[in-house]
Amino acid sequence: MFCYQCQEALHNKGCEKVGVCGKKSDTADFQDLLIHACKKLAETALIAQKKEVFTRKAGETIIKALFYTITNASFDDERIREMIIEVCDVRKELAKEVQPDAKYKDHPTPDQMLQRAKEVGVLSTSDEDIRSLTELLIYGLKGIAAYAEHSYALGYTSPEIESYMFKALAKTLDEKRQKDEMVQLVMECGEMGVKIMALLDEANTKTYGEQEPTAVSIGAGNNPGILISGHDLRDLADLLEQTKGTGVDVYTHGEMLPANAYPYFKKYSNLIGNYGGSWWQQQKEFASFNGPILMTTNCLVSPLPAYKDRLFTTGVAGFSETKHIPDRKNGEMKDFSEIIELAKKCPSPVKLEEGHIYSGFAKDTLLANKDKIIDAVSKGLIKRFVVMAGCDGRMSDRSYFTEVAQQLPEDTIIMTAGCAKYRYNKLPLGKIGDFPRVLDAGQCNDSYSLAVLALSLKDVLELDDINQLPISFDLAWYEQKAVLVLLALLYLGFKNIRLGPTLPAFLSPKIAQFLVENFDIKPIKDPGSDIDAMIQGL
Ligand code: SF4
Ligand code: SF3
Repeated sequence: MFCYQCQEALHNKGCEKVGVCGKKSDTADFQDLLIHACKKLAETALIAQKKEVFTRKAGETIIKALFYTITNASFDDERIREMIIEVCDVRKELAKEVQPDAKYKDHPTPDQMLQRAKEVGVLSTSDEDIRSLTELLIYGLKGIAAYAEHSYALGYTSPEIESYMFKALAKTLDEKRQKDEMVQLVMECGEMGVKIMALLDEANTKTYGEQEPTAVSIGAGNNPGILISGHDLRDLADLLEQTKGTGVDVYTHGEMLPANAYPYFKKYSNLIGNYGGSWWQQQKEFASFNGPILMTTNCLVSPLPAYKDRLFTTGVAGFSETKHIPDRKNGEMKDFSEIIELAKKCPSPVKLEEGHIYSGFAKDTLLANKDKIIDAVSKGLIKRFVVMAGCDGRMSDRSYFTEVAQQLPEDTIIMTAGCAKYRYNKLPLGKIGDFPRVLDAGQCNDSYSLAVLALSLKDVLELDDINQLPISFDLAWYEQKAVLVLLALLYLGFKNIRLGPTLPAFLSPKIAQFLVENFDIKPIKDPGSDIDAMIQGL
């Protein structure tokens, strides 16, 4: 195996024997082969498109398959192998129509797959700059795939994004690909990142209503409960409908927290609030929750015996040793009855804390308050906005983000999205006027809301350049959706972005230099000097 796709890559170089995330060598190799199978399917899909043959099945399959390879989603070798076979089958079907003379081998055995994986992994590209750009592109595509999967689950699809994915994936098979072509595709990935986040925003708000500012309870009640984590809102909708009136409460965890701010979910009185914090604290929190836990996407951590029998996965999330809820069929709900029956036999959750945290400051609320925001800025009540969106992680150096939140002057507002917020969203940071000093726009994809607000303020204030706004970016990254969010911000023209805790291991020195020179990306330093610089707009 060789994997350096996330911020925890060993020694900030790469995991070679086993992942810091717990991913085993075989799992990494199967994932490499799955990505390769997607590239081959994309190649066939491009031929099909030229011949005007329908490629939607190929697009949907690639979206699902790439999502399987995102950090901390699937640790289940068997299901990854099944996915490889599914991708190959979709390709064969498509090829029958467009390349009738092509010959295909029988499905390989698991051992043959592992052998083949060694020839197609990350290190199979020898030029380190081309490899760096290729992987930057692939990770951006994984981010697109993740957001597309959620959007597609709600019936919002995009042939444009699928076509881009075919083009980008197929290019990575071209042994003569040049740096400038790859840079072009990476920039286009940022553009598609904006489009897929916009589509997911439309899917979520049209299906579940516009997020509204909400004080979310972080306590626990006396009924048995089910804890739902990950990003998939449709899974939550199915779960709430099936638990209604059963005496079983539902709590969100991790990236599911913003669901509490959607009007659609608020109508369920058994949605109690949010339990616990960020994904990496799950071993402690899942143990004390006492009831079943449903993981809908990343980020999973290897389960402890204390709760392994109560842990269920669904969608792309999976462990080989835990129960998995099958996909929905023909638009019906997923069947969560087994989880609900188990919950009824479990004790209620141990109360970890009490009180509330605020969520729901997404684009519609932000835009509705635009005049108030401009007024507060012009009166000097708000001096600067600091966007600290992105991911959280388990390494201790992430205390940087807590310290920045604590040390920022009281006339600054922190804007956030993604699980990075758990580093500071329970601190008593106070308010400025009606606004909590931490404005939580939602899940990582809701970073889109923050970009929409910035673009709108630029127009209202008639600025030439978005970077003239009093907004600084201090982003925390961990997995590949954060890579996509970063590319989307670069595409929109934001500069001077601070990134941490470390710059990605997959950036070669020259590609890192390219990003610094063209976009003024900076590694984070220490809270004090970064705050001083941000306050000065540097
Ligand atoms: Fe290592 Fe991250 Fe890859 Fe896991 S996902 S193997 S921690 S680089
Ligand atoms: Fe978090 Fe995994 Fe990225 Fe959606 S749940 S932001 S790390």
